[in-house]
Amino acid sequence: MISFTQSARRNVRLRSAGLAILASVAVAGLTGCGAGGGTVNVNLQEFAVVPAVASIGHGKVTFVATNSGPDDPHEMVIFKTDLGVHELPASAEGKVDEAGAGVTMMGEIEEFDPGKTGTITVDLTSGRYVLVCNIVQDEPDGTKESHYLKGMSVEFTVK
Ligand SMILES: [Cu+2]
Repeated sequence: MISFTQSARRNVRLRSAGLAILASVAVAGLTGCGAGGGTVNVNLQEFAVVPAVASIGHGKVTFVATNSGPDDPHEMVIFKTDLGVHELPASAEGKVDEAGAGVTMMGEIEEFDPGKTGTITVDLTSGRYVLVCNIVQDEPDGTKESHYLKGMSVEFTVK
C-alpha cells in the first residue's frame, strides 16, 4: 500500500504590520504643530479690543470684528510685535506709528460704525501680535482722544 502525506501548512506572514506602525507615527507628528488658521471674532468697544479667543494656529486667519460702540467708529490694525500692548511707538497724541520701530503692520480693517461688522483675512506666521484701534478723534473742546491710549489694544498669539 502507498500512503500519501500531505503537508498543508501555509503560513503567510503579513509583513505589513511594521509599515502600519511607521505610518501612524508620521500622522502623529503632523498634528502637533497647531497649524490651521481659522476665524476669530473680535468685539470693539469704548474702550477695549476683546477677541473671543487669545490664540489660534498659524495660517490664514479671518478676523470678524463687531463694533459694539456704543457711540464711536472703530478700526482694527494687526501688528506683529514683541512690544507690550502699551509700549508701541506712538505720537504724543496717541497715534501708533504703523511703520514704526519694533512693529510690522500686517493688515487693517478700516474704520466702521457702531452696529456694523468688518472683516479681514491675513496669512499669519507663529508669533506675538497686538490688535489696536488706531483712531484719534477731534473732540468738541479741541482736545484729541486716542482710542489706543484709552485702552484699545490687546495681545494675540499665533501658534
Ligand atoms: Cu476705536
